[in-house]
Amino acid sequence: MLYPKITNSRNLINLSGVWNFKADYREEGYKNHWYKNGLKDYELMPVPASYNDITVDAKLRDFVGDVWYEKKIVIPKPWQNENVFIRVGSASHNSKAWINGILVKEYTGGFLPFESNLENAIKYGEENHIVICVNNELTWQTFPPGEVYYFEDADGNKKKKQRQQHDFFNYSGIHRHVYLYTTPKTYVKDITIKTDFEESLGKIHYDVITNKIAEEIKIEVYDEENQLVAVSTGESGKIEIKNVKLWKPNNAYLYSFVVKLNSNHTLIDQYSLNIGIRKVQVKDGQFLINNEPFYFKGFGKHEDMDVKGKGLDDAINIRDFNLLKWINANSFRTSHYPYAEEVLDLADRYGIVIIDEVPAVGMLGQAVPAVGELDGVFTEEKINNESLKEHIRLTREMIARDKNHPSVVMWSLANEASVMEPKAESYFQKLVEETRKIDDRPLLNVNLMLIEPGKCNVSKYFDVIGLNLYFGWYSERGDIDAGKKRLMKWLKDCYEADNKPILLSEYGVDTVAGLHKEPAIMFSEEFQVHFLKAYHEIFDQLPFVIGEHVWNFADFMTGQDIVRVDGNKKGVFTRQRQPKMAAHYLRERWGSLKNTY
Ligand code: GCB
Repeated sequence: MLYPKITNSRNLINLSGVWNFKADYREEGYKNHWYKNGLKDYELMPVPASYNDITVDAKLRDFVGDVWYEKKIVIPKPWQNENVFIRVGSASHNSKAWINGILVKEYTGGFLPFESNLENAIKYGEENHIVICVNNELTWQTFPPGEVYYFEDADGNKKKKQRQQHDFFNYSGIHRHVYLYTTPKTYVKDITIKTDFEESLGKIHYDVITNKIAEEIKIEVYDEENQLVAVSTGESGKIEIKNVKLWKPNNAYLYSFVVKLNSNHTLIDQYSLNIGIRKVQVKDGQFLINNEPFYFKGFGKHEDMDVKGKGLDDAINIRDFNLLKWINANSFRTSHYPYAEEVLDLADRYGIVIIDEVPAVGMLGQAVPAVGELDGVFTEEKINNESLKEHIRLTREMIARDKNHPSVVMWSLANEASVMEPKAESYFQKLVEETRKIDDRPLLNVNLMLIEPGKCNVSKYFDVIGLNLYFGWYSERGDIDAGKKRLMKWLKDCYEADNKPILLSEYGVDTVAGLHKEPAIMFSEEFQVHFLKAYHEIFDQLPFVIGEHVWNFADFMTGQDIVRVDGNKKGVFTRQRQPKMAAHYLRERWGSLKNTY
């Protein structure tokens, strides 16, 4: 699915801004045909944004169910000769969209785009009524999984509640841009780019998919100075670029890949992509980018901020990339779901390496993962065949969306699933098999610290093993030396058992900004620094450790819990993106690590 753009053959209206909004507290929206009759007694809501923290109403913040968004828009008359699509960047988690009372799309999934051709539903040159209903209920067959239950309050009223196994607030609403866009009747539907190089010769393999057979497909490749460096024709082919400038971590170089569709020698559609030429492999225990060992320095992140929740925000995103540069990081994992396409565009441009994660978080028994019990979840009632189908579908959609980003070097297929259950094995075997059919990037599985070395049934299918380890925090609480000892043994044992490169995909401690203690105690800024230093002393001795991603880049909101004080405080930056002491320490370490980008 190509990102909507204005080109000389396509048009676009961004519907972001203020929408009418109504939470369906009494479950009357469908009965009263709100999708056709419109909303009465609505309030105003920004898009993109989570709705939860916009008002001062706890009932809305914690609401479980349907909310309705509405917008009226005149569609320009000249659009009547084109295809017109509606495209929602993401809405969490289950959506339905109507135009003028006609259902045009149903979609499940909170972190990927959905779109629909509006051909039979719109009125050109007139006002059109757009309604989107967004539901935030999670079940064992959604990703992330969860469970809805009913709770009786003191007055005997039944309240719908959401149980979730993941440690971030279940922010809901329309989180990314909503576009109306056009394409010509014959148009470029998809482009797939694969790249390689040999010495100074860059190689691009491309496939273009059109909706109808076009007479001629022309490809032009431009460098950053806008000089034409290669041309080709046909729907697929190989292009070579002499004296190639590679896309490198921290040194991004982007070519512009332009597709032109011609019919009768007239241009009918044009679309261009920014592409980077680079090569990724896992070989001899190392992660190679452009044949050179790459050591991951960075974070697990979240899309999360004050007020807007998970709503796309260019200011926060660019601030984050500036901080990543400042701290000498070179990468992050999109924990625990695919981030906005706009974020990946920035990563391509800033040269920040991305591990792209499907929203498979919480495939286990308890709410706060690292301290939970591991109940059986790969069962008929919980993570079953239907879940697997969904997991595969979302993985395919993530790859279809993100495959052309040079910054994306690896797919992460799960975070902390209950993989010591025997039934997890065939589940992940199938998932990996299906993923490898469509893309050749390395695959990562991320394990929690309750999966003892040698007990993971699925590591054998993956290229890199991610470990989330909190010894000295969730275990050996407050005793960093004891945690460090356990860490060394654990890492050696894991490597011996699985013989795969290990990425420390999470390690960190909750830290209250401004709390100082000497000697250090848990939650103080000093403790965070000591903890990270202790872990690094171990990593530096182990050549099979291919990277370190601190948990987390910034403090983030979670559900209310006795182990969470206004959210998770493991950020190296505060939620407002200011440094804690550990940020200065990391900046120094990552700036002076030898042989890394
Ligand atoms: C984990 C999870 C992450 C949590 C983190 C924590 O293992 O992957 O989502 O936020 O631990 O802080 O407990």
